[in-house]
Amino acid sequence: MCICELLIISEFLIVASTKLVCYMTNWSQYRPGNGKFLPENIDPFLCTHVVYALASISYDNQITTIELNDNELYKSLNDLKTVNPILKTMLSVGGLVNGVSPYIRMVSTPENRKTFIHSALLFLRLHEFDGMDIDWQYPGHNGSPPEDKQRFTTFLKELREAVEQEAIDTKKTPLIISCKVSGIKSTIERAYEVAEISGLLDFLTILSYDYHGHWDPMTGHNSPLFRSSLDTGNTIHHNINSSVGFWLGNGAHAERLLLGFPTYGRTFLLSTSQTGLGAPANGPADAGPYTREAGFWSYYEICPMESSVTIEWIDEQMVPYAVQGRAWVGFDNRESFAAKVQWLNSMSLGGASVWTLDFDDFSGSFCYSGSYPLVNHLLFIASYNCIAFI
Ligand SMILES: *[C@@H]1O[C@H](CO)[C@@H](O)[C@H](O)[C@H]1NC(C)=O
Ligand SMILES: CC(=O)N[C@H]1CO[C@H](CO)[C@@H](O)[C@@H]1O
Repeated sequence: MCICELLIISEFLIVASTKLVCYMTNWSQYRPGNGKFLPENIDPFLCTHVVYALASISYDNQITTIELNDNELYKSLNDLKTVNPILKTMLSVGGLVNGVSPYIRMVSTPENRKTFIHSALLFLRLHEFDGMDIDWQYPGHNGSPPEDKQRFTTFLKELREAVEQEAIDTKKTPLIISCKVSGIKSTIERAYEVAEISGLLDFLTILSYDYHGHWDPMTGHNSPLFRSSLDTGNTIHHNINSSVGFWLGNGAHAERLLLGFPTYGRTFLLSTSQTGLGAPANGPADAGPYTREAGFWSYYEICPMESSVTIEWIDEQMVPYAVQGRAWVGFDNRESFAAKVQWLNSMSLGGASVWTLDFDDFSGSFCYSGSYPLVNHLLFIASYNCIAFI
């Protein structure tokens, strides 16, 4: 530990801090029983940043709440800062309105961008957030025209200028601006001017999950660290090592890239007697009793299985899966979180981003491993590797 402390002190002096950014969702409040999650369930000392998902953009290009009680939840989230004054909170803005991203209309004209930026900065300060996270999946996709790739850069430039001006005008610390970005090569190429946007954001979370799911005709892992020898064609890029390599190769700054850590797994329904990686599958397994949406299970819905079924480890990809009857789930556990923390450290990335706090066993009532077993293990391995989240 002495060696670590020395390293941490010197790291603190020399390089930027390492972030542990954790998301919570506005809809987790509606889960039944012990699955119900509110800002009160957040440990204010666990993460460096907590991000509230999700706010939206109205038809007249103003930032806006979605749920009736968002204002109350914002307050209880931001009240956590009275317990831990160095905790940072952010509001994630995005989602879909009538099936399309509200960013498409917002970025389309200078006036719309100006209206949004103005409303967002006022709103964030009013509710005492420290920053905004941009969740647009994705420029140039799903109804967004190809020129949105450049418009997105223009929007971020204008946002950055406005944030700096606002900090001067109000004599406050500048608001933090981050973005959730794709990990898929073909999507990145169409959506982003990588080097430009990386220079304009405080940090970027790579969506390093959802690489495989029930939309595929065979089992594959949600969030593999490396490629599998079974991968062919485009799927050779569907892993963390490829995504991060692609961002770095195109000029992103390593210290601003955060690796996404999923606290959930993606499920498949096996269609033959095969049960391994690449086994034929046909759609999702049944929905989890708490998350109630077919295709994924939260970690707390998976961990009770750990005592009754064998957990298989995919050596090449450093992640586990489990099979129960005809259900197959590729998920993350403490071992895969440990492998990913060590890897992100070796790549000198800016930190970890957890999707989401409400999928971990936040109450400790499901896995019998204390509260937040995955995020706490992430922290434990980080400190073992002399990474300080500050
Ligand atoms: C990780 O990606 C790099 C390219 O960015 C590649 O050279 C290397 O072989 C990959 N490692 C594994 C284990 O797949
Ligand atoms: C209950 C629920 O899902 N509420 C909202 C939370 O935010 C998303 C994303 O925009 C909305 O679609 C939901 O309606």
